Amino acid sequence: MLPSTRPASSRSSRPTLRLILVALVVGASAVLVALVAGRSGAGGAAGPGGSARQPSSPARSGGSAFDPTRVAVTLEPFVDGLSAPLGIANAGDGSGRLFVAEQGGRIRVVRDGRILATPFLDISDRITSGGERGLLGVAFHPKFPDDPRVFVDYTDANGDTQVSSFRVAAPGDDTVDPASEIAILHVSQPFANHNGGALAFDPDGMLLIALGDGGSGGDPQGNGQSLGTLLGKILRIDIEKNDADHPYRIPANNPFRDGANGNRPEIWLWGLRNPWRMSFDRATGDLWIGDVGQNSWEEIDVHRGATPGGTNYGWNRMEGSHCFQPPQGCEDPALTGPVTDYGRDSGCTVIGGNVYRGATQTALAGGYVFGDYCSGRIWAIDPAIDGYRAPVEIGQSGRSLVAFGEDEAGELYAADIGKGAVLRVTATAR
Ligand SMILES: [Ca+2]
Repeated sequence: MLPSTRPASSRSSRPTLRLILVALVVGASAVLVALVAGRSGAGGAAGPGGSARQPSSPARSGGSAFDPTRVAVTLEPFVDGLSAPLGIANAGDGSGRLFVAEQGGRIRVVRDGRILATPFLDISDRITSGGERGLLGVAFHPKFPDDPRVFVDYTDANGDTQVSSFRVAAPGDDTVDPASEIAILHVSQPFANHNGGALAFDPDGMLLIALGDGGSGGDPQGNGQSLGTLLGKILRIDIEKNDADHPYRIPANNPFRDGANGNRPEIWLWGLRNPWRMSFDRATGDLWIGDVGQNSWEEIDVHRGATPGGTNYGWNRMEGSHCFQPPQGCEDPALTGPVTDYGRDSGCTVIGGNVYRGATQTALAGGYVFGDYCSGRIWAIDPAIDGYRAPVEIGQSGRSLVAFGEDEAGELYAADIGKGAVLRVTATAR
């Protein structure tokens, strides 16, 4: 299991080694129940019914080309033999390589459809792995390899979040020296779960870092709604000046850049529970976020490109489109609800995906695709519509989905952590 939805053991509990073991250790957890039961409830996504949903509004750009009811996807074998793959990235350097993060601390290189024997990076010696911990995110500098840095998010030996850069010695290298690590950001984690982990560069070249609410269940520390902590946020930092004295700077247009009232200037977006996976739409600059729910609702949020930061996505006042705390009367115009969500009859842990901008799967062109870890279901929505809409199921993968990711051409892949496989997303019209 990974980006779980259930309460978890505190950080004092012994980290376990593999996902199934974790699920067994926390035996009563919703995740295990979901795994065993298969969550084979009623088909399709749970519909609306919440009280704090964004109002629907017309399409942003005068109509859209993507209709999720007209497409079906399957996952085709691509590579297997990986150890707990949970992140997919490309270097944007024209090499055509795909990079796959393994939970235990290695990044593997896929070239011409084959996994290279030697890992790109191996930092398993400095990682706590298991459950929702491990090597959780990877992103290459937008100007790689002119800027030779690759950035990773991992759980360190103390169970805390560490974001660091590593630099390749020469363009085209299939390995990077683990000793080239420069620490950028360290965040103490009060509990073992909800570490977030996704990294992504925005169109301005700023590094976004997704952090969960710190864990346990229900956000007992109130981190999601506190601007005084980095937990439960998506951070935005400028890593252009990256050395021991100045690991990062605060971008001039961050909403809380002045640090007034104890607010953390790194915060870009807030009110998040466990933003396990996020991605930018390469065509629009929109940021798509899969925020894992507590016990009832799994949600997808969007932050439109070229709009100011500071959006509050509601946790823990809201879970999905619904009130969480308080159970009623959470309505607040300052909170932004999801663009879609689904209930526990359809899955247990949302895996945020990508807007498909590749060339080969024309039925999927312009659609936002995402899935669920427990049910293996895959959905799509029209990303151009503002406001809430129900997700449309477009596939049943039968996979333990933990990540989607793009290659340089915008072709879409998915990772199955249980079977150690990366799959290719293929689509047909229906
Ligand atoms: Ca929310």
